[in-house]
Amino acid sequence: MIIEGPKSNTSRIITHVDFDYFFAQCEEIRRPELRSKPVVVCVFSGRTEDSGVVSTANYVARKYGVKSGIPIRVAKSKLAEVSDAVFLPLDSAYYSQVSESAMSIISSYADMFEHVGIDECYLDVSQRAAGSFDVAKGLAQNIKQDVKKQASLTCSVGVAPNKMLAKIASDLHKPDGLTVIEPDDAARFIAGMDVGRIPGVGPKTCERLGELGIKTIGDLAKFDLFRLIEEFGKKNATYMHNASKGIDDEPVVESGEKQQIMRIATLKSDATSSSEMLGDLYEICRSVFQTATDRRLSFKTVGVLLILDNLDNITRSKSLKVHSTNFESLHSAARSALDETMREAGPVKVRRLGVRLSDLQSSEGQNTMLDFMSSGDY
Ligand code: DGT
Ligand code: CA
Ligand code: CA
Repeated sequence: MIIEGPKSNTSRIITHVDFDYFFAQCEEIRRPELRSKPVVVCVFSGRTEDSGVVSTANYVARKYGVKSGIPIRVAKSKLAEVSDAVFLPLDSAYYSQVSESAMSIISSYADMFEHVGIDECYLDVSQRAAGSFDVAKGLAQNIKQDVKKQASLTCSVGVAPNKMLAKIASDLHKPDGLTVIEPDDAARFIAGMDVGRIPGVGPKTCERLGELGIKTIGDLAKFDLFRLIEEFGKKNATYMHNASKGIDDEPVVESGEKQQIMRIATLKSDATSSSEMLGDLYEICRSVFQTATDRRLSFKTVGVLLILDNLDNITRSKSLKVHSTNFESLHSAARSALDETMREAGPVKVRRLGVRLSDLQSSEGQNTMLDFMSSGDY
């Protein structure tokens, strides 16, 4: 059995998810009758009735030229002929709730999950997809379906070998898009695009690049790095130069409380019962336990992940009563999660098996007696 660790930076698969017209879509979720109407979410400054700017608008309103950042007064004049246009004030607390519930659905699809801002996130799915962009595309389709079904939200997704390309990809076919950029195509794929497509390259940088004769990402890739450094400084120039060639090594960084430890192994042959997987389960548990011990972390949730021969994923987790550093607690929780899953799944063929520890905290100073007593309880 080969236990696969994190992949090197050269063979990653990263997924970027961006919620469509987010604040306006949140308003549509709680008032579905708004869906067919232009919806404009506004930041009212309160100075006069209409002073302030548009935060975002749904795609119906965008057809009339309404977009983020324009004055509310301008948006109203663009929609003057449309009697059913709706202008709403921000409700940030509600948007955060919608965001959190969608993010928690999405995070279950990731080896590593990084929440960025209220409406986007990155997933490292290298292990989960076993290095295959086809599998990663299937996962992305599942994410979209699941978020649609459980949170009534549409999103645009990009799948690529790094964060920079994944973000470019998710932006290409909005709304409700899914775009895959495979490593071999990356440089060619982006060469014809405007340099402004590179995340972080805003209108001002675009203008300065334009003055140097650089319009497309391909122009940037051909431009002399040393001249670029003279213009923009080493850090920015190196970032832009690498980006133009499709290179970006920024890791997906798990945020504190969402940290997890996961290992997935490919079984020697497909398994149809939990008893056939017990040996593998033990070894994978040992492996994640070792990582937790090395990092001095205790765990409270133990999950198993089954990847079937048709590439469907099934996950189930068990919460221990208290944080634990005990191998027996880990192993018996994983074992019972596996038994239950196989019992309920019916006839399935399991190709790959994974164990995930989450709800992690520093184990230094932990009461080992309590831990011993909690062994096996969950
Ligand atoms: P899209 O293009 O379908 O992703 O549309 P949004 O609205 O989701 O756009 P995005 O992803 O750039 O921004 C996410 C949220 O952030 C958006 O729903 C409202 C807010 N936002 C974006 N741009 C602005 C802005 O210029 N001003 C203000 N106040 N809020 C903004
Ligand atoms: Ca968005
Ligand atoms: Ca966004």
